[in-house]
Amino acid sequence: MKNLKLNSKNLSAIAERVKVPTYDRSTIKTGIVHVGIGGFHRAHQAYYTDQLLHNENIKDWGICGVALLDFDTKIYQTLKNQDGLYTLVVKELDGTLTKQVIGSIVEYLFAPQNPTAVIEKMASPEVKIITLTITEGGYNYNEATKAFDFSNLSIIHDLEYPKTPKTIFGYLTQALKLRKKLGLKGVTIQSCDNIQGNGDMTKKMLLSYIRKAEPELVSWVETNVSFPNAMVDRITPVTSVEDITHLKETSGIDDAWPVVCESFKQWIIEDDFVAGRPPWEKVGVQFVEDVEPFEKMKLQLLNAGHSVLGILGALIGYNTIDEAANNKSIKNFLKIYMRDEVAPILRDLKGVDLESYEATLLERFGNIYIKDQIERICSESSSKIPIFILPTVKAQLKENGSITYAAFVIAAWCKYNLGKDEYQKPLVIKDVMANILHEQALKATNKPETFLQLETVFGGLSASNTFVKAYAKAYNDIVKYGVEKCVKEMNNKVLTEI
Ligand code: CS2
Repeated sequence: MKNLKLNSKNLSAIAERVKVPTYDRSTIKTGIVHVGIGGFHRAHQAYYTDQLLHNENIKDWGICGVALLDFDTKIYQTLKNQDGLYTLVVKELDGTLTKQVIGSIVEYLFAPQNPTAVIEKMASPEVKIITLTITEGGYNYNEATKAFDFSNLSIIHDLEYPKTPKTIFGYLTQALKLRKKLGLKGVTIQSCDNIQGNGDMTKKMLLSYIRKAEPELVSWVETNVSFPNAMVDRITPVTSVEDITHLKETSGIDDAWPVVCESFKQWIIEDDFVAGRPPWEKVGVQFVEDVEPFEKMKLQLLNAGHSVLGILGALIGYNTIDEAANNKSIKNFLKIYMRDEVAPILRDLKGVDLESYEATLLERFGNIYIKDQIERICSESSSKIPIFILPTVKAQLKENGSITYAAFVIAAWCKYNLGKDEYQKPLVIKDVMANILHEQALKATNKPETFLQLETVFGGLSASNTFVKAYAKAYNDIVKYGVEKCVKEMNNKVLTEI
């Protein structure tokens, strides 16, 4: 089989090997600008939209993908070389691979190279929605002050040089200013990141910035822009060299950056789109009035579950999430954490069977074909933990509920930040706060609670004696006995107490 480079020219030949877009991509107009064209966007929103574009009447909802950071040059170049096309490889639970070429990204821009083009595209009349996957940390929220972080150097840059911004806030502000100047109607800004109230957070952070940068724009934004909240879900590991080679060897497709993901997918959105939206419900997206309970469920069970497996697994020396999820003691630990510490605070989940949701999660985490990297899961934990785990702790503390398992995970994370697993093998800490975390973890070796004084991560948590006590005990136990032994003991105790 001759290898075919993935691009528009080869698409009809590729169609004989895998599913490809059957709609005429040249007739699709850009209705959505998406910022952050990483794996998750391409496995999720771009996939759903591609499914929709196969519907013959829908031509207005193509995506323009924006690579925002210097660091994103590779994905931009790849999409450019491949005419926006990429292969989505879905790994089923039994290991079967379903491959399909996705065509919904019909334009792509590299912001650092041409900031004006990005601003003008966001401000063009046919664009009705600007969607974002900019990671949890991208919202520039400071947990200690509960406000927008104006000390961020890139924000300082954007305030000084508004025409050549670096951050999403600089771009959106310029684009909205231009839309107002051109007399255009409103636009929806939709976050697709794992944040509780992601739309509300986007609105709050953007308005904080605009109040300082362009105060006269505030009321226009308040009236003309909507920010729906949403819950997004599809596990999408980092594409490996083996994934690329495998696609070439099995299907003869030469794709520089395919996306690999699980088959499960979910997108629940509040129906609040000021300028209209694609009928995504036709392809399985759920629209609801209030998404908050679903977001809570996903963040505090799935994402927190990932962090639990990632942090404990890293210390034990594992590399992938399935290894941790298939370790009986760790799996039981996670089960008990979900059942005793998270489930009791999740309310108003009409029509959701939490027990079966939890069981599905364990199955998804344990999928041996996904090979989700523990390094990916543990990366940027300083922005993830305040969203995935600490809300559970705060809610439980309020009700004098159990926090033992959560405290154990935080203690393990402190150990993790020393940069070595339990066999003294180095751990790579990928985190904007890596140095600070490491220093604080070093200080904590004598006095574990010092770690909790990192207010940008933990807020005022160190003021809770109950939490500090449980955390310090967990830390000392981990040092003495190691994660696995502690976890076994804890599970046995809970299981015999029931
Ligand atoms: C993960 C998420 O980043 C993380 O820590 O938990 O990327 C997770 O895989 C997705 O939210 C799944 O929907």
